[in-house]
Amino acid sequence: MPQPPSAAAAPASGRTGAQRAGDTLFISDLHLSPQQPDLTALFLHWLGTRPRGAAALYILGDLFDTWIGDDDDGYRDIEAALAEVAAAGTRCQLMHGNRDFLLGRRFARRTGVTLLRDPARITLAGEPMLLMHGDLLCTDDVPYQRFRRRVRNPLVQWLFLRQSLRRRRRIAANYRQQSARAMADKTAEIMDVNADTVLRYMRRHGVRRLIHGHTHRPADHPLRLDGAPAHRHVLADWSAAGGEVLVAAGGELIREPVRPPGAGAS
Ligand SMILES: [Mn+2]
Repeated sequence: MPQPPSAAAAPASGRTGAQRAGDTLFISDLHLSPQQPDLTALFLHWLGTRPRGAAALYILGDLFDTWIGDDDDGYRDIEAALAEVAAAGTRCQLMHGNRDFLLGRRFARRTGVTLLRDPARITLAGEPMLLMHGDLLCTDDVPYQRFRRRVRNPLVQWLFLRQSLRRRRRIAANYRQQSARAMADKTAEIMDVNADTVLRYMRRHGVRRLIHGHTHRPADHPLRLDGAPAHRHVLADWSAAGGEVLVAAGGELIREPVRPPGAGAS
């Protein structure tokens, strides 16, 4: 279950359009799929309004619940909406998640979205920070890391993409079932990030701030890295009932709720 936003939960909705210009937006784990039209509608509504005037939109993985190849034309409404945001001048950057790592160059060309490596180091308001999907941090889940190495192998991907769409759909459905069964056997601790792995990535990339998704445990964690303060921000997953955006504005990070149109502000 998605948890309510914690920590800096002050909605940025009180800020005017002009104050929002230049914002940098971070989202992840929407898990869009044809089985959830209300969720797609929520995202399309948000995409058509909020990123307008924003400097950049970062999608840190699992935008789609599955992606079996850029030749799957079942998501053209979402692609068109992304293309509009990019065409209007907001830099759109997308990182692969563990569900949509087959998003490729053709998708990028159609949408104007830039594909990011995982991890990606960026500088925002003068501060270097690291962006990840988050699955690389879950090193306690050894079987998953083994699975990840296999499916990220270029030869394995090439072989998969040569299959017919129908066959790929069937294989993907099988994977999802297996993954659901495996997750049911795993403890919550095993599926969360490993604290040492987090520090290792931050140290290696010379950052004191990390933003990631994947675990569906939105929170702002203060850390100590080599004796000095550091921060790990976990993005929220979305559902048809609502989502959340992490907004970088004026040197601050704000968690901004996303509600279905007509749901009424609280
Ligand atoms: Mn994920």
